[in-house]
Amino acid sequence: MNYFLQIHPEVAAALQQGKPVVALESTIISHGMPYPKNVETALAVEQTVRDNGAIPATIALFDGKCFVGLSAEQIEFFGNAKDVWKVSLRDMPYVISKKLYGATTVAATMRIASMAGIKIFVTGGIGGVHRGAEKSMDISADLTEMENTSVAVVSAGVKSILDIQLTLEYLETKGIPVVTFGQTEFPSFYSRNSGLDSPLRLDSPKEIADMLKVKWDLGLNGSVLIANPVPNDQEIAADEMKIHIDAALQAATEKNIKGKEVTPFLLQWIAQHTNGESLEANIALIKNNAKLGAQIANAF
Ligand code: PSU
Ligand code: MN
Repeated sequence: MNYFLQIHPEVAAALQQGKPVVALESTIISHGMPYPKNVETALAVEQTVRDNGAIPATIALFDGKCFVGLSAEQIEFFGNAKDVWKVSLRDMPYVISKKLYGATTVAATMRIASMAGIKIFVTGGIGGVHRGAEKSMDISADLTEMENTSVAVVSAGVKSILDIQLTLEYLETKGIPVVTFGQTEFPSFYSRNSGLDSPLRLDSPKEIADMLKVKWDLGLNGSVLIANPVPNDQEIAADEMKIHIDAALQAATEKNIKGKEVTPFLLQWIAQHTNGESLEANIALIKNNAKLGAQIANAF
């Protein structure tokens, strides 16, 4: 057992007994949504995982350890504290050695989940290739992590704040299967459509679990991106989102937002300028992903 891992007893017992466990990230709590909706959502997502027969393990850093499974009080803390780091892989050694509070991104959460032996991870949307990346070189470490770490990621596709097409090209280059659940078009987070075909489609949690097993049994390391379209009645049409996303990107350029601040800035800007409508869609899609993730974990 890794010295830096602190696995919650309930999660440890489930892993030992081979019961389904679903990993959850914490950047979405600390940097992806405003308080108190972030805490309500994180707790509701954990409950959704339980309702669908799996044990939730929300992951975060503090006291110099990687915590796998948080209490409700700890989730509340991460949702409200001001001095929480957004931790991707490159930040892990600093934040752990300094014993700071760290909320883990998709990349860092995947790595810690893998250390703990968890194979299924649920989030809202992954980081990807940003628009203009040919100049800015802004490509999320989520993608390089997905190349290396054998943990499946359940998402609602790729946010259209990113360059979706380039993100799909990158995933193809790195050998990461991309499978959409229940439709042929790849979804774009707030919207069910993206204008792009999904590379693969599967229609049941069992088929997805079977594919994961075959991939890893073949010795093909790395992730699978599972794209689960936002529920029909909660989506925001892609053409409506485009207006807000273009404005958010322009605001980020004007304010010279760079590096790790880009994604939180865009998400917050969009939530504010859609009167919370985007936030409601975001919450709905994460719960929807938690349900599918728990079903896949059960089948796996
Ligand atoms: N998608 C969301 N909300 C989020 C994120 C993604 O809907 O808060 C977070 C995830 O933690 C993801 C991170 O790993 O943003 C990507 O950040 P960056 O683009 O800086 O790699
Ligand atoms: Mn980035």
